[in-house]
Formats: sequence, structure tokens, C-alpha cells
Amino acid sequence: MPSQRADHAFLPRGWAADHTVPVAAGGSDAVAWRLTGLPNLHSHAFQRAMAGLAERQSHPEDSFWTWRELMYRFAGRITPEALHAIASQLYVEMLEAGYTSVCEFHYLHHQPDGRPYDDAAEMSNALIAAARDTGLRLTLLPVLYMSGGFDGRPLSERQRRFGHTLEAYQALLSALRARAGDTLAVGIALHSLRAVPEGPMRELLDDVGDTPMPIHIHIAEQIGEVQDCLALRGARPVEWLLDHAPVDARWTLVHATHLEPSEVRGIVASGATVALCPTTEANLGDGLFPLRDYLQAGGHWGIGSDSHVSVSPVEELRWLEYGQRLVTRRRNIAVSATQSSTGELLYAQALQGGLRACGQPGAADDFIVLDAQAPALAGATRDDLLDRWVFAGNRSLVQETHVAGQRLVSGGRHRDRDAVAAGYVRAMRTLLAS
Ligand code: NGQ
Ligand code: ZN
Repeated sequence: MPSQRADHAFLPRGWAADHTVPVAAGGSDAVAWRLTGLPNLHSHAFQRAMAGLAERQSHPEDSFWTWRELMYRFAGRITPEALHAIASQLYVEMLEAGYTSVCEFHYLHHQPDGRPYDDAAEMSNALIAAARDTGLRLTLLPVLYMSGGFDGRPLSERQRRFGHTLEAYQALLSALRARAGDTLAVGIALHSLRAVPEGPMRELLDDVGDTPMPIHIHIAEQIGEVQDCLALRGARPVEWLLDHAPVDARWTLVHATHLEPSEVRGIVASGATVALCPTTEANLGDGLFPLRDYLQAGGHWGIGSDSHVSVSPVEELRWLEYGQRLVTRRRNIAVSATQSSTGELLYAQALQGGLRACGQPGAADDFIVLDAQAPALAGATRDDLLDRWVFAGNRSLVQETHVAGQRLVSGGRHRDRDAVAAGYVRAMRTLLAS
């Protein structure tokens, strides 16, 4: 097998010198800058097709909740063919931007009227095929979605596509788990405490027991959710979850935006990972995660592109830090006693947390190569490489992306970029005309 030598390789444990790895034939055999690729911990692939289409005021008090109505309307029009085309385009963009794996928080299960497809896994199949075709590593998280709010109200008409009985969900889960392989992992997701009542949550988690698998949940993203949880369950969402579920290192809490100090400590003690989605959280007006306290407490975290208003790990990391700078009026917040480079701390921790949460042991071997000829990297050293990329790498600096021993991106282009984009354009035409 041919190999590729890197002058500098950034691994999950930090920089290594003069590092050689086996690679598929056909590309560069020596490079300057190689980095382990980042897992993307949170994606709803279909939302890529509505990115940029919810930026006109629809209500004088536009909010997360009015956005959600638009999103539901859009979700109602997605066919399995459209989902395959959209996810393929999205996954090409992810690979070109430097993500090497994705966790799909997948709840668009059924036909628009709520009836299952003949094959209950039809929509899951579209995502699995898109990942296989583009080469992105996939952690598929079929979502359990049962109620329309904390009060247990039934699903609204627009939510019917998402819903399952516990039995039907478990059947889907075991069918999907039987297909897991080298670059496909399957875990579970609870949509949120709003959407999963306590009884079924317990039953599902009892059934899962100690089985090692990723377990993801949306939590405490909006103040309204915190208030409803307090009113109906007598505790804040994260507080309630930590008291009622066996939260451990398998778990990923998505957003966890609104936290009291005791909840920060509780998450850290549980060993769970938090999936932060800074560009989506900003876009939706969620609020600001208490990053400084969480880092000081030693919490695990990774990043997700969620609604895909941005498909760039660099932009997620940058905005994670910038949000903190804007409210604290200070600079270089994400640092530690042993790491004064903000870019390097952000990249290293997003990588370590990402690998922890994606349930893909092979992901630590996936990597990207940065363009050493780019002006943005002129004279770069190990001490400033990640700061340059995270804070000033505006043009994509990713030259190659390799997943599971395959070179998927070279010269900054995915091998199927044009064909996939053409399929996406066709799907969008149909979708926007429907
Ligand atoms: C979702 N997205 O499931 O796509 C959610 C909105 C909800 C984000 N929270 C729907 N970013 O939370 O009910
Ligand atoms: Zn989400």
C-alpha cells in the first residue's frame, strides 16, 4: 500500500512529527500539514435545502418557534429521492470543509401524512446511501418522537411524519443496527424531553441497558423549553434528565444552552459530551452556552452543523469563541493553563469530544491535508497553524480528505462534486416547485 508522510500531523492527542500513514494510491506522498478530521456531531440533513430560506420576517416576533413552523412546512415536502440528493450534496460539502464523519439526528421517518413507507427504513436508507456514495462516515441516530409537548399532547399534523410507537421505533432500530459496519454506526436519539414522555424514555433506556451505543438528545436550547419543563416536571431540563436517566459517556446533550452552575457540574460528572452548534444557535436566537465555566469544569464537547446555515468546522469553532468574546468583552476565552492557543484548544477538544460521541472507532484514522501553498499559511508553524486556520482561514484550506483509507477530496474537490451538485440542483427545482 502506498503511504503519505506529513511533516506535521495533528492527532487526537496533539502534534506528532514526521508521521507516515498508508493512503490510497494516486495523491501526494509527502505533505506539510495533516490533521485528524473532525466529527460533525449534529445534523438534520434535509434542512440543508432550506438554509437561507428562512431569513425574511414572517411575524413581528420571529423566533425559534416561528422558524420551526417554516421548517415543518418544508419537511413535509421532502421525498426519499430528494433526501438522497440533499444529503449527498451536504456530505460532499462536509468532506470538502474538513468534516470526516457525521451524526444524523434523523426524524423524517414517514410519508407526509404519517403513514410509514412500505419499507419503514426508506428515509434512513436515503441517508445511508448518501453517506456510502460520498464516503462520509455516518452515525445514524433514528429519533424517537412521540408527543407534541411536555404536556404529552399528541403530534400535530405536521409532526406526524416524525412519530413512532415505541414498538415500531424498536423494530426500526434493530433493522438499522443489523446493518452497521465499517463506516456506519447506529445509535439512538430522543428528540427532546418535549417529544418523549417519561414512560417510553425509561422503557427504551432499560431495553438498551449497558449496550455501548451513542445516545443523543436535544436539550435546553430555548428558554421556553426550560420554563415548560419547570412547570410540568418540576425541574430544569438538564437537571431532570440527570435525575431520571442513566446519563454517562455514551450520551451527547445537543445544545444544552441554558444551564445553571449545578447543571454544568452535573454534565461534567456524568461524562456526557455536549454538541454545540454555534452557527445554528446564533441563527435561531437560542442563547449562549456557558463555555468558560464548562471548560473550566473539564467538560467534553464537540461541534455540529445542525441546520447547515454553515457547513464549516472552522466557522463553528470561530463563532463558539466569538460569542464568548462579545459578551465578556475579553479575548482568547477558550484557553487553559497548558494551552494558550485558542485555535488549537478549540480544534483539539472538538476532535476529542467528537470522537467520544460519534461511536465510530475508525474515525480517529480519518484525516485532512491543508493547503501549505495557501497565502493564509505562509510561514506557518505548529504554534500558530490552528489559530490561522480557525480564525483567518476564510477560503477553504482543505486540500485532501481521507476517510477509511479512501481519498475522497483532492485539490479541494470531492471526486463526485459536479455530479452530486447536478443532482442537488434537479432535486431543488422539483422541491421548490412542489
Ligand atoms: C429540529 N432543530 O428537530 O430540527 C430542531 C427544531 C424542535 C433545532 N433545535 C425542532 N435546531 O426542536 O422542536
Ligand atoms: Zn437538532
